[in-house]
Amino acid sequence: MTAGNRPSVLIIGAGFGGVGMAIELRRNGFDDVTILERAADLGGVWRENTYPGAACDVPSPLYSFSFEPKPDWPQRYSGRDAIHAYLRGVAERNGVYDAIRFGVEVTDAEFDDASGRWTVRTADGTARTVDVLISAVGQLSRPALPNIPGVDSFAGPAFHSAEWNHDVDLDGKRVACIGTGASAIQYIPEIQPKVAELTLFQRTPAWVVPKFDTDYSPIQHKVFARLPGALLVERFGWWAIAEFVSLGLVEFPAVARLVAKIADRHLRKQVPDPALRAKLTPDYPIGCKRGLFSNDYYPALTQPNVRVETTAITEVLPEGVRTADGTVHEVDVIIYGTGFKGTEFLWPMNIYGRTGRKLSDAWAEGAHAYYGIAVPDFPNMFLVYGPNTNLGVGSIIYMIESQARYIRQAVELLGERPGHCLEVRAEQEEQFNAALQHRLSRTPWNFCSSWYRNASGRITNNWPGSPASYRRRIRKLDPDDYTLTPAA
Ligand code: N01
Repeated sequence: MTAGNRPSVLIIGAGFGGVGMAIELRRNGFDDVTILERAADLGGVWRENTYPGAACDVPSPLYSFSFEPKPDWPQRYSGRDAIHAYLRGVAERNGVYDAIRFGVEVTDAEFDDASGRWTVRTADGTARTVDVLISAVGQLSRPALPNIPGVDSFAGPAFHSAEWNHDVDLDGKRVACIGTGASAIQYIPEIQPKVAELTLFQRTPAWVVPKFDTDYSPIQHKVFARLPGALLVERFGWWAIAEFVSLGLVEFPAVARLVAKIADRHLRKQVPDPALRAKLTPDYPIGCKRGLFSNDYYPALTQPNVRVETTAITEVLPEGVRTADGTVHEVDVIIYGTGFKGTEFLWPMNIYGRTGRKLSDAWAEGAHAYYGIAVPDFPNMFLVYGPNTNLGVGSIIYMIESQARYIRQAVELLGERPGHCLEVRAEQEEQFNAALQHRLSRTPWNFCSSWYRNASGRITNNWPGSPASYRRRIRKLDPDDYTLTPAA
């Protein structure tokens, strides 16, 4: 415990989660806060994803911290560079940039029952001991390549969307794009005009709705700056829509039907060719996979240099891609928009809790935590954007802020009782998880495969309610949900 009974806190990861958490702690008087970041810069997914067209499909006034409104977002759905710069500015202005140690990768963390402290080891061989450990490593930090035979055998350049190789000139090339998720629908319209041929290997068609994007004008910037209420209205409006749709998709079939109708009309309007339209028509409930927003994805697919291939890929060859009908699609470049290892929370770190219990063992059936934040047997450890706190629709920044406030209350409790261990009661977490699983069983996420579910089909990533319902439930930490005991 550091001076004035202020616990020392170590945060893993300097994305929105880690930075937001550090600010919440610093603003509340906790000075001994360090963030370890494996990369050379902050930003998390907004540092990593540099693919053409990378942008956020959540409106920026909502996809920003409530305490750091930005009146001059360039557009409603800002691009990756603007978001990355915003986060850096927030970290600098709030005095947490200096708390980040860059290029330091956490490999292990071990709880010591005797002292009630965590020892955190990093890839450079260093060990640090702290009172409180907070993981803020996100859910989408590890790209996933598909499990297709021959993936390593391709003779030309091949890369994942989150590891875009900007040295590869796509001009005039024959390009294979694998995957039709939120990333692919952003870069396909960007690269389509450049390439000679684009073959999109689609395993599952996406539900796509229009994106009501707009550039914010200089006049709007002035209005937002001088009348903060105007920016709040924009923020609140999108928040209300996210509330309505996120709850509606789970609870009210009429909302799902309405959104499906909008998506269907969008497809009809943008894709006149019935054969192509048939290929692009989803056959699973809307909301099962993440909702996608785009005005230029379908038009790109109608261009003469694009082919949508729906026959399954069986093999990657040195010269291209073989599909199940035996066709070899010869290409010059392969781009994998195949997503992330989203259900492998905190992987590949080795985390050992009370009596040496390993987190990956506790999560053998799938990750779970009390409100995605606290895990039995892992005292004085908390998670930002942990299991079941992702949203099908809405802003993760809103969730992160809710969690940061809750975790700060936990750190305050520990500050009042130096040398103690705060641990969520196992029965409390079990009850919470049983109710959560029951609610999840009624959601549309059960009717298709997605990164929301692990290999056994358990939904480990999503919160089955509205963002506001989550915030309401964790607004105040209830000490009765925890044990607070002296270290052994
Ligand atoms: O990845 P995905 P993503 N053969 O997992 C396909 C966030 N995000 O990077 O549906 C053929 O969604 C797979 O097919 P299927 C957002 O939360 C946010 O696009 O499994 N295809 C699917 O089409 C998002 O949800 C923004 O049948 C294969 C695709 O690859 C998350 O990141 C922007 C295959 C993977 O889609 C992930 O999005 C971008 C195979 N063997 C991303 N294996 C914002 O704007 C996989 N696929 C905030």
